[in-house]
Amino acid sequence: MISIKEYIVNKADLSRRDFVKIFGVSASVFLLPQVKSFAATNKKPNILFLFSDDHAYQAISAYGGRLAKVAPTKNIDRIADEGMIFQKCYVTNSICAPCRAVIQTGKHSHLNGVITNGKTFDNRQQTFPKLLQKGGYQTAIVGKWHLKSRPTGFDYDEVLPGQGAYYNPVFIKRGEKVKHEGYNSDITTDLGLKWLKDERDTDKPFMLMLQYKAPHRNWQPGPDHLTLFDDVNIPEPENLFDDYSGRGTPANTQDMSIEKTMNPKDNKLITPRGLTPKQLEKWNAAYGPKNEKFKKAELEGKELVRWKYQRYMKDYLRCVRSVDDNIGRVLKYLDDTGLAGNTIVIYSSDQGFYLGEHGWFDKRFMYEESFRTPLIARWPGHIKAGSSNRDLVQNLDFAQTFLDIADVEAPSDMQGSSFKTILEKGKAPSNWRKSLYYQYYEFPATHSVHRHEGVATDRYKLIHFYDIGEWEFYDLKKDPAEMKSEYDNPKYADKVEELKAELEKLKKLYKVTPPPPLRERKPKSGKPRDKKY
Ligand code: SGN
Ligand code: CA
Repeated sequence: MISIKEYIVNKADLSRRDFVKIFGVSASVFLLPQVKSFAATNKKPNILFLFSDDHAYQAISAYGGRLAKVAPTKNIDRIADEGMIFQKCYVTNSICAPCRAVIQTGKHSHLNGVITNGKTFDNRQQTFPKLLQKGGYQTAIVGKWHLKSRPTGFDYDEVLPGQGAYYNPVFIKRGEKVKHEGYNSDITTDLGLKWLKDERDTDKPFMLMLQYKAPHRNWQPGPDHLTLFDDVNIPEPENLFDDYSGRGTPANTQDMSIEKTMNPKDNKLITPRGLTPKQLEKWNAAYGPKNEKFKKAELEGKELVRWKYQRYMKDYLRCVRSVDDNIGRVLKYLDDTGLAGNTIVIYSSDQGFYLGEHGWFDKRFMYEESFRTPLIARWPGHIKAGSSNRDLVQNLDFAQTFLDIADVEAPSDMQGSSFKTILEKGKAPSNWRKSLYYQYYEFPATHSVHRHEGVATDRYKLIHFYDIGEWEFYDLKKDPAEMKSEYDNPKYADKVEELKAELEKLKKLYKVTPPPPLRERKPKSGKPRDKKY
């Protein structure tokens, strides 16, 4: 058996992928003089939670799929190569602020109070960062927060107000507004790295939540990537022109389609505001010629939808590229400082997103693309490199998992389960959950998705749009794209009953309370939709 040293000397003969498969980390980790063997360290691990907003798993090349070749995410993939990729991580309520509140508390929306984006998080309640602090951790949050109240449980907080701006954003640094010049994903990384380098107490383990605004609507790319993909054709999903005939009212009446909802501002036919003259010059040089070409083409019907899809996806994937570049910077920092060996790095997004599937953008529905979210983790010495897991995990589990990793006891009123065993053993214990509970509450609201709750197992999904008394049922093995509800198919009658019973069981388990009465639908007001197409 050769020593690691000899191995590194010869490592030029091996690919990075081979190296990490054997050792669980990249070679650079071993090359650092500061690094002791990870097995030898008894220090509590650092936790680095890298999080983005609306980053669909379909846009991470480690997940494969139609975009993997055209738009690789090499740095996020590196986390997967050196760690574990979860194929079945789901959210409890597919919308931004609610997901963030679930992660903070380890409790479903009806208990943490943030059932919709409109609610303010009660920051006096128990959260996992507060418990980590008590357990001796230094905690920080940098980037998008979106819970309205000031973050609590953090030794350091530097967050965006609301959604935040892509260009030249204001951040709220420990309660004070500070304006920055530059691109949001770069600045978020700069601020996170600054905290790691200069501001934290190096005697303590840290937990940093580094939370990107990108690639949220309206998908403004950074100055480095304004022309990326210009000459590329982005593959379309098979159901880009879904006619919703196999489903009920909600899929037919939503307002989140590329065809009808996506507007000229989304597609950069209108120049975004808030750029400096220099940024604007670069922007116009990139978008001016493409927009001229589009106007001359006078597209209509399906051709127009196809063009909008291309423009949407290119901008979205450009935003993703900046996130990926910045993740690369963070990973390099961990390598260069020797922190990589004793830090668990997690990559996830607040929820999934439609990238043209069903003809949509946005999220909210319990259909796979928005119900499922990416989850990738690297932890040298604990997670086997290059592993993939198919157990059902949920963002509800994050709080307890982080506490478990930090060896801090989780309070019994948290509702998830730690998946540390999955990380370390590669599979869940035999009593692991077999089904997931979901509820979405935000209606009437932007994008017009009816309220619903549901249950999902490894194979089946039952959805109840309770305000309108409609049910849907899917067999994901036969119909992975969820094109036809089988709720009325007698062949599935027993399964439907079984899932109805399971739904009731989960509602009891999670102490689900009735949703608030449905708000009156406000008369359509506000800005008329731009009809320039
Ligand atoms: C904004 C977006 C919506 C999006 C919500 C919620 N419109 O209102 O498309 O669904 O945020 O997003 S925009 O024209 O202002 O971009 S969330 O990620 O914060 O839940
Ligand atoms: Ca979001």
